[in-house]
Amino acid sequence: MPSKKVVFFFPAFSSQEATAPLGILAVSTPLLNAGYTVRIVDSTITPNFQQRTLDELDDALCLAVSLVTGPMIRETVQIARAAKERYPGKPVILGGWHPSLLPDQTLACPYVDVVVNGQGEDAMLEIVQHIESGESLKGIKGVGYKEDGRLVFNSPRALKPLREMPPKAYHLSDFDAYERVCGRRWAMYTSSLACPFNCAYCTNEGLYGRQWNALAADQVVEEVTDLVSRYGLSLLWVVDDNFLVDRERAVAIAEGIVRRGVRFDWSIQASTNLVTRLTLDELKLLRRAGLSQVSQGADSGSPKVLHLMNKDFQKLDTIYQAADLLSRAGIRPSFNMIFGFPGESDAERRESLRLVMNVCRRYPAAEFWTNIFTPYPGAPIMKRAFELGIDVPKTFEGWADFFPRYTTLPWLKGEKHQRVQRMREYMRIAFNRVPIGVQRKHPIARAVHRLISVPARIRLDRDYYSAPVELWMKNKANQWFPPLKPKVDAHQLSAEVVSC
Ligand code: B12
Ligand code: SF4
Repeated sequence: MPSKKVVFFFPAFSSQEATAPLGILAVSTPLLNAGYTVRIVDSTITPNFQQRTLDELDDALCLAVSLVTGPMIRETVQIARAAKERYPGKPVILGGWHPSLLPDQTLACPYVDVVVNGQGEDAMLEIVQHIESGESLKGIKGVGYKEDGRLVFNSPRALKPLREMPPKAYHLSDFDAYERVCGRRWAMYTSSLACPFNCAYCTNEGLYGRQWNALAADQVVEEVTDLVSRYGLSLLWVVDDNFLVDRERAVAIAEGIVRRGVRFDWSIQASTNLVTRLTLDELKLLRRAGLSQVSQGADSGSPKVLHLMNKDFQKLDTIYQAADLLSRAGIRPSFNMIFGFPGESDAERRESLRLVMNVCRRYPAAEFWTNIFTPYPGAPIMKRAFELGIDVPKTFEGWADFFPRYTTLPWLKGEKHQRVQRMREYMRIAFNRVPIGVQRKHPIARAVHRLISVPARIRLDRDYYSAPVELWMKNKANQWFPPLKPKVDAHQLSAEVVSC
């Protein structure tokens, strides 16, 4: 009897925000419905994850990995190589954002047999059925594979609206293990797909187009209340790109949750122009339904840079208005900033800095997460990569170092880069941010951080970062009074939390 088992591997994503990988839960459902067994090895919660993956693969049909561009590539390479060495005949399949955006380069790796471009629910089932019956993958839409050493790409698969997709296989998740890593029991949930906008740095259009589509409000209410009750979750992160595109739907979801009386926190991502379409009363209703945070791409304090980012839809005022409305409704306004976007000079960077300082002072509940511009494959700006002098990696492995925490750029390197990094560090010290994971700072380190937040604000006001004694103090405090150890019995992650 041929095996009916499929092994998924999820590489670590360098964050404490550990929870079940939604992409894998999505593609697992059709497999389970068709009678296959699914095993997920998530490196974040699995001790000896390489050995576990190889052991699981022993009686399985194939290995499938889900990944985005960046450090996840390292463990993907490690596991795929080890799998091919031990089981040369078992196909290694890569899916998710990176293989979707760069299928040719990914498939060219000797340890990759199949790539899936785009939504994986139907494609993965068809791949597995063909592998089981020993057939070629010819004709399976959205799939690239190898035949006689040649790379073959089938025609693309049309996008399916979310309402036609099966529910995700949340029951495969080990929520206890994720809670041990993260300190919080939470999950991700998708209620809509795509975004009507097309920011120059964003990769969304590359995978989901711009046809926003969503589940009906009553289905969302039914699913989220069931999910939190069934798994005892305290938080749902709705990972939709722009939750507020349909304002009436958002309000109806809130009304439905309030009517059900199920209490949990939830957070959303939305653009500031859509947040400000809501009235204060509507936002208060969302708060009553548990909405605790809205994450928004403020991105820059300079209208010129916002224009270069193709963000004319977001007026600077809406950032202040969103912070105001959300604060008054009791919802945490959370903003992302991007430094080093092409065309940003010191003057525009100072405008961004002023925006952060003004918003945080006026609205103490607000928080900012900062990134260095990172040119991702598939983003509109990448069409100008050559002109901008961006060194685009030539190999799959080359993308492993793409990470917005430390990206260097032709126009932002050396001392300039160091200055921006210091400014970001001072921003982290100056104002509070609330990550999903429980912060386990030592009380003394916490006291030191509080103390140095005062000079950090003065420095930011003056845009002055030389002789950074406070950063030295912070590092020493962390070194002498390390964070209290999490109850993790698995792979340890870097302590810094990333925002998306
Ligand atoms: C949740 C999330 C995170 C979480 C992940 C938490 C977790 N436990 O998984 C956290 C906060 C850690 C995170 C971090 C980052 N993220 Co993020 N994140 C997302 C977000 C919002 C949702 C992802 C998701 O689960 N979607 C729901 C699932 C169902 O959809 P999906 O992943 O697209 O999966 C489908 C297909 O891709 C495919 N598929 C997926 N996996 C597989 C596997 C196989 C085998 C197959 C066949 C198919 C398949 O089928 C699925 C169903 O159709 C996306 C944006 C988005 N809209 O998706 C950004 C996104 C993935 N993140 C992105 C980025 C840039 C980052 C960060 C760099 C941000 C930062 N500033 O640091 C870091 C990088 C992390 C790392 N170390 O590499 C980019 C990735 C771009 C790229 N080229 O890869 C995205 C697309 C945002 C964007 N629009 O730019 N992120
Ligand atoms: S950055 Fe946000 S608003 Fe802009 S296109 Fe991407 S998802 Fe939409």
